[in-house]
Amino acid sequence: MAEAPILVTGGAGFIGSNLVDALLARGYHVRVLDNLSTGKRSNLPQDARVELIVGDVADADCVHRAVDGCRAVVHLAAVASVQASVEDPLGTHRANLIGTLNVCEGMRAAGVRRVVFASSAAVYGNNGEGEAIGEDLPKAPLTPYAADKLASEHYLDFYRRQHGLEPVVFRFFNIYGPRQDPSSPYSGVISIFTERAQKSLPISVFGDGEQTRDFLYVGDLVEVLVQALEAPQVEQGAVNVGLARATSLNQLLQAIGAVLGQLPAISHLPARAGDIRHSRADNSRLLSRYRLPEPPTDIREGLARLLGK
Ligand code: NAD
Ligand code: UD2
Repeated sequence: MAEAPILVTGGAGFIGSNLVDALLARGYHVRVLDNLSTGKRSNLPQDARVELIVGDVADADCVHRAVDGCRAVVHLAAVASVQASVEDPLGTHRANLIGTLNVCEGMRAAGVRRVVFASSAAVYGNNGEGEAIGEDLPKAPLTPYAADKLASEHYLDFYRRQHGLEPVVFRFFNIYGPRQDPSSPYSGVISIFTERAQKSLPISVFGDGEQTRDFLYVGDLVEVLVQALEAPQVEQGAVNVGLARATSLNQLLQAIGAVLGQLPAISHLPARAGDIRHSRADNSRLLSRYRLPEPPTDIREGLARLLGK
């Protein structure tokens, strides 16, 4: 009998496809459930150990079929754009919360216990701005996206208590790396800046560029996701996933310029309404439970890999 696969929902997307690569490198078989809304078939390698099911996590029957026979689940499928959730709260809710409930129900029915879930720093809203953001800060979801992530966390905890699921909840900070799609103005800033810099197109900075973010390279993130799948036991409580380092957009641009040897024209536009000034993870819980690569990928190295330099 073929080895039981790991189910990666959203596996054809940015983070998901990087995780699929890491799982294959460790010898796992992988099943991907993805509706290809932002993910791409071409993000997945041609490999007999990868099975792609094109389907929607909002479709309970489809999720049940996908979960059946798996050894564990990594649940990444979601409308990842906060702006999309502001424009279509109900449509995104189907993927972002009903999808999570379908995964929980599918796992309960199939007797699968371990699930690694992609939550977001968005659950903190503006809380903790300017300090290192710890997991126990009050939550302040400001958008449907953040509300669905936080509600998903609560449902996962219910299934842990009631049905013995083993959820590992990660709150990702700003993740970047290969296959992040730069096509929307709300795409991750690094995907936009690097694409434009490579094409010598002008770059727009919203505000003075002194706002800071905690950028984590996707290759480091997927190492942590694999450890969460393999850990013999799961500890309770959500875990921030960030480097705990603040990088300003001006520093980011400098680093891109250093890697490429040049930068296009940069213009400053008014700051985005509601933009957080400083966001940085307190990652002490992460470091107490999991290992980041030693040393973790710093921004310069991550940009060099992303830019193929
Ligand atoms: P992405 O858009 O590349 O990946 C999401 C994947 O889910 C795509 O392949 C998409 O096609 C799929 N998908 C969307 N709706 C679906 C549905 N209804 N049914 C099945 N598949 C569906 O984005 P990403 O950055 O790789 O995000 C992965 C996860 O990480 C998401 O849950 C996102 O909310 C979370 N996250 C990402 C970041 C970040 O910095 N990239 C930060 C915090 C949280
Ligand atoms: C991140 C998440 C978002 C939500 C939020 C919670 C991404 C892509 N977004 O938003 O989903 O979880 O955190 O706090 O991960 N910027 C420019 N020029 C551009 C694009 C962006 O100056 O062309 C600025 C932007 O105004 C912001 C910074 O870059 O100050 C980072 O923007 P972002 O959209 O990458 O991520 P963020 O932290 O706003």
